[in-house]
Amino acid sequence: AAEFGIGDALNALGIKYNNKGSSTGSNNFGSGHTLASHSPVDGALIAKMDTTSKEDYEKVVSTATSAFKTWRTVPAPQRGEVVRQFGNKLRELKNPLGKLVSYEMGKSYQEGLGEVQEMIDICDFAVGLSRQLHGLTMHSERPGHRMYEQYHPLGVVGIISAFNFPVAVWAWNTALAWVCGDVCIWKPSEKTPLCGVACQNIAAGVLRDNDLPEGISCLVTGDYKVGEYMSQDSRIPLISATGSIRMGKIVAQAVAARLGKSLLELGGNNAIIVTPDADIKMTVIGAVFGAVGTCGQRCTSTRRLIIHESIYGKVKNAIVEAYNQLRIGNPLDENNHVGPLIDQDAVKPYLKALKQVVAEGGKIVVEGGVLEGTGYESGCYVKPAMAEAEANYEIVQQETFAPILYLLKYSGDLENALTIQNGVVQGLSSAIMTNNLREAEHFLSVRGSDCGIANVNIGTSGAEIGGAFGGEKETGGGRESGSDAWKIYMRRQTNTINYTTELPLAQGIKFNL
Ligand code: UN1
Repeated sequence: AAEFGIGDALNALGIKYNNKGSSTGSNNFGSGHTLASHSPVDGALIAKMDTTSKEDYEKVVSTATSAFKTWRTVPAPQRGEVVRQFGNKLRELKNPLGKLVSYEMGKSYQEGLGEVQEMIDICDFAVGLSRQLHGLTMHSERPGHRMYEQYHPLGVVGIISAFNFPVAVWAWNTALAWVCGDVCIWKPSEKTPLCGVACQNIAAGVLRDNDLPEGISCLVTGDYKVGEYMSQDSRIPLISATGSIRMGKIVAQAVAARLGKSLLELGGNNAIIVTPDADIKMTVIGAVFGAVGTCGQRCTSTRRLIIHESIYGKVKNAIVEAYNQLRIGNPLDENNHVGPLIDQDAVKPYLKALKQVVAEGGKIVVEGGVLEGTGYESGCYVKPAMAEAEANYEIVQQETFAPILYLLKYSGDLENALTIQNGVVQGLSSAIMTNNLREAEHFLSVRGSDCGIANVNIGTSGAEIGGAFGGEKETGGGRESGSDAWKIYMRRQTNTINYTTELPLAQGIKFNL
């Protein structure tokens, strides 16, 4: 990967690496076991680092807890100023960070840059927000009383993030949490730890420049055990976790057992409904990018196309034709559309799903398979596949984190398509392709999509940061990023002030002493 300037990118981000591929062991964030990061692009070892032991973890939590005492007293607009500087650093380092995201995670360089852009955008959003952490005022039922609410910082926020958006999801949480006055402890995916190191280096530099305690931004690394320390730790009032439904259920139960708050962004099984009034050209673009972008590893990836029978053949042919033009290869090469899966472990469920859909009666219309030979040495490159299936197949009900698109047919009216679309446990993103106003509004109405995100004439992925991001049912119910998602990072306090010389009770109660 030398020709793609990976070494320069790592240098710019302060990551110690050995471009001969051997260990340097010097990205030290702890004294636990060693974690090696390999690139799915070419299979090379990028760097090694030491993970967080229980002892290290205790140190991190006490550093964070004491940093909170300082940070909470900094006025919110000044906290916003620090976030503004962080956003500017990201602007400066957009290319190297985008490159590291692409090389360590395997998404295209364009998408890596897009991810850093999401970080920059959420910083801008958070800066504005730092002057708008508004509460309401109410009219008291008692004379001479004033009532209002205010939002205070929560404390230490724990962030557990996934490999697929190794930097943006952290930034959505952190930028908001920081302006809200919280400090963060982040556990990035053990599949993309260097993205974590890079972001931590950037954040630590900004904090240093402002003479602020380093504990405002903390990084822990390691496997699920480190996640467990966090979710069971009552010193962390909020855990924000992104990942599989399986992981989310474990985290949610541990956090609930101590009555903490959790913000969950779990699996999706996102569908696009294609009605007889759809624009076919737009449908193809939306569906293909949604299904194969990031190699089908977005939680918003399009997994199901629900197509009306009257246009089924036409839509199928157009999408198959588009699939035949896809170029699969090194994601740092801009000519390629599809990069690798995250690792060889991710290839297994992909192959298993393709087998299972056939076993359940489905028909493959675009063959899958693992690519071999020059350029594919990492063993992580797979062909985006497509199968005709039925909505009730067990495999169609599941989220397989890979580029597999299921074509489902509906007949009659939109109600039937909605039954299919809503008939899964996940509820993240959804879309309808139609130029028919009645269908579009029906889809968006209370009788329509049951998902957290519902789009008209765009695909299921690529949400903007300005809206609240998240989903219903087993997707976990959390909302991150824009709109009023900030409220979960703060505690609301209702204040009633009596400025009279009497003490009247509420509800008209007389208590004569
Ligand atoms: C994710 O896959 O975890 O909407 C996040 C999108 C991106 C974020 C996806 N903005 O596809």
